[in-house]
Amino acid sequence: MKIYDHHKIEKKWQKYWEDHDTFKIEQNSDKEKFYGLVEFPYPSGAGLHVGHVRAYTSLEIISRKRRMEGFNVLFPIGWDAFGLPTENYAIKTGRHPREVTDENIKVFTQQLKSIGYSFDWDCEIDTTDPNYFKWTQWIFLQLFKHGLVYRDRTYVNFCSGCKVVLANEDFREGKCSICGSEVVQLEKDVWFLKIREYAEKLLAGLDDVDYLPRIRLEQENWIGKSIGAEVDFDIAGADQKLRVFTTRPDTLFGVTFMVIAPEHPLIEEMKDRITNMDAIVDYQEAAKRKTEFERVQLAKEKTGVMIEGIRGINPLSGEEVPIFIADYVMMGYGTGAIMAVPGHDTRDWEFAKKFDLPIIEVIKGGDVSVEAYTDTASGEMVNSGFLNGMEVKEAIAKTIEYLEEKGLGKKTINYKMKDWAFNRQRYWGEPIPIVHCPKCGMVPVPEDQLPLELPKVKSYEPTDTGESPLAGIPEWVNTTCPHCGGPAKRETDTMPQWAGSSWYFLRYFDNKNDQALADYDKMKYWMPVDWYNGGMEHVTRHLLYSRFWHKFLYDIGVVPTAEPYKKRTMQGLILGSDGEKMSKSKGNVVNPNDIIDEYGADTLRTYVMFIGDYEKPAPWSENGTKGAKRYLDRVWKLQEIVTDETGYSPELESMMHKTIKKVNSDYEEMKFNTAIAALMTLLNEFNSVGKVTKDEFKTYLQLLYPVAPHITEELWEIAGLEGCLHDSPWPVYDEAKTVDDVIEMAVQINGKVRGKISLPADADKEAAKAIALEHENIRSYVDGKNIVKEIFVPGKIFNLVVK
Ligand code: ANZ
Ligand code: ZN
Repeated sequence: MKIYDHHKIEKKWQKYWEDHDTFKIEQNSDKEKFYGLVEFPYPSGAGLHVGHVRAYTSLEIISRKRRMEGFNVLFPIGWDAFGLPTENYAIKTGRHPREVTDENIKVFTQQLKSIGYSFDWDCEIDTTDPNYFKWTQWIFLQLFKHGLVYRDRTYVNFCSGCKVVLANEDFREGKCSICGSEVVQLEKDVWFLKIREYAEKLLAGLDDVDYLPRIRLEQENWIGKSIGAEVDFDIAGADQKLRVFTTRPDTLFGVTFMVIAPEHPLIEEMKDRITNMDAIVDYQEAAKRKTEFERVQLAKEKTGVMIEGIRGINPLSGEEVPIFIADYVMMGYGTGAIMAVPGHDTRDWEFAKKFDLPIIEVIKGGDVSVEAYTDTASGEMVNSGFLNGMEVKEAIAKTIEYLEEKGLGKKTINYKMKDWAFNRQRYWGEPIPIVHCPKCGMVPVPEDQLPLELPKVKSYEPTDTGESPLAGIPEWVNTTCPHCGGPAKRETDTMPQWAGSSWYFLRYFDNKNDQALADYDKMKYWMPVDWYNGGMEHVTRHLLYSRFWHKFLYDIGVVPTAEPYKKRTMQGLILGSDGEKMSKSKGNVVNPNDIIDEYGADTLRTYVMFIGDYEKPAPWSENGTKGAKRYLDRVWKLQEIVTDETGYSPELESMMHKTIKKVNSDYEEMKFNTAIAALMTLLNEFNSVGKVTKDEFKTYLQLLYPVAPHITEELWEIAGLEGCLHDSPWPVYDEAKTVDDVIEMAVQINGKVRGKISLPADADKEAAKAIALEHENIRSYVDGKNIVKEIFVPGKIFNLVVK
């Protein structure tokens, strides 16, 4: 026996697969297709990470299995390559982001290839390739033409150090989390996509797909549909009204004050009547420096200022209530104003306590002098005029009816999801293909001029004004209006990181098409993605944004399916050996290259799949890696005890069938760890029997192949088994042989015995029938006829009457 030289074997098979186009997709195929999608990586300078390996190996296993099952498999990879880290690195080193990106892609490619993934590399895509982003820009223009794009003035968080607009997650207490510099609020015109118009479709579509329940929930929560009412409160002695959004119109009699967001326009409108503007302006300034996250935190001490000089009037009770500004009310949700019900809302209760405001109980059940009583999905109304005695649900309906009748309010649906702020003020992104013309306004760049490429520049450093570096290139900015031919200026914002990944799955199977984002017939064959696996961090925005674009493309007839992904699953994180999240600063990052060098790609793959429950986080362990290697060493040694016998030996037959069944279903359910454990158990069994028949060996290699393809291909070849392992069919099992108590039964057709079947002792009629119909002779008596009667007495008689 030769030694298990993983270096040599892995290189050999990787070359073999590449030379033989083993994983190339078939176009125009009659075969059934399987499209397995993994989240394409951002090619950062740090290289591939073992987290990627966990994310990709799952569908790699499924893809290899599907090929053995006879499917035409698309398992592609590409690069989500626009983005800040590359740009920042390029600025720091004085190199062009293009050059840096290409270099990083090279490293990633080499790493992925060295793991032996069965990607079809001819399908590769790169979001920064003009032939790709031409279509990203094209989709933007379709959205624009269909009225789903608009510009709006908004406040953005601008870091004075990084000179970039930050997301809310990127700063705390007014300081940038990246560089620590002060973050200021700049008022800017930015682009928005109207994803809210798709909120209902995005919710409804969840019924037609198979996402893990927690992923579905994330989608629903992010959309955040909320049914309630808008109610108008008059302002005493003025014409203005103050409109609030409430999910609990039934609690109107419990309103003892109102609160508006610090940015609410009412303040500007009524500043002449307000007598404490100084205090209010101070409060507004302080609020600007807080993140939304800080503002909505429940635990924090409530702050606010009473607006002196104006009061609201409760539309049901006619009573006057004071109005406050407070930062726990957000301008971006509902109407930016609330009716406060301290008896039944915790934030309002805390606020009332702090400012010594009255608290009224309107739903029975708690003690509102101690805390807000919020367990109010049901309950009896009190202190509520005409609602007294009613159940909550009835009171909600009655109040809405009353408000609508009197013109005081109406039933309203709100979504937490905001429109998609679609822009970045940096260089390394897709230019937004719009021209600003003083005469014609915003004019789309004609489609035949796409791709609108990035200009070559000397400096892509961002500017102090928060404008993109593109704004500093007059040759690029100054252009002519495609509409009137007059002088005009190009838009200088680029698209956000999310753009390129919102449609990438449509491009893989037709990545060179220059007439369309993809050929319609090809989309009809390959779409939807059958199985999409990725991280939990991408189940909100990325998943929603890509579903939104897809639904829009479906609505305008560009794509053939309403949903892009049939199924979505997730992997857990791999933690450092210290149980902490892997990070450069903690020095606990594991580089897959090191593992491949020392133990081999098959060991890496096996270990990462054996590390624990696929959906749960798992700490890396050097010992675990060694354990996986020892297991493969033992698999390698099996060749010494392979005999020339065919079939399964009697003492192992049942175990073989059971193992096939378990490995098969475990792979499908992403229970890779227990599948591998079953294979380890079977290996022990071979060793205790002291021999493996040819067919047992063959089945074993087939089952292990998706996880450890190199060693199994090699062993297949050494054993002289027919053909190549990757061309062999996925092993099948006999259900009857997987149960311990197997009985034999004669099967009669119209009273005559036509065959014998083995079946589990506890099989019911349906199971027995299924097994009987697999029996060739029995089936020949049934085919083309109708079974009109089935007589089944377990263990005794099984008679089918056919006509
Ligand atoms: C009165 C009330 C009584 C409320 C009660 C709740 C409980 P969801 O379910 O998340 O949609 N609200 C409305 N707009 C707000 C804003 N811009 N900022 C902060 N809070 C806002 O929550 C809707 C509830 O959140 C609304 O119903 C409102 O308070 C508050 F016992 O009105 B409620
Ligand atoms: Zn013009």
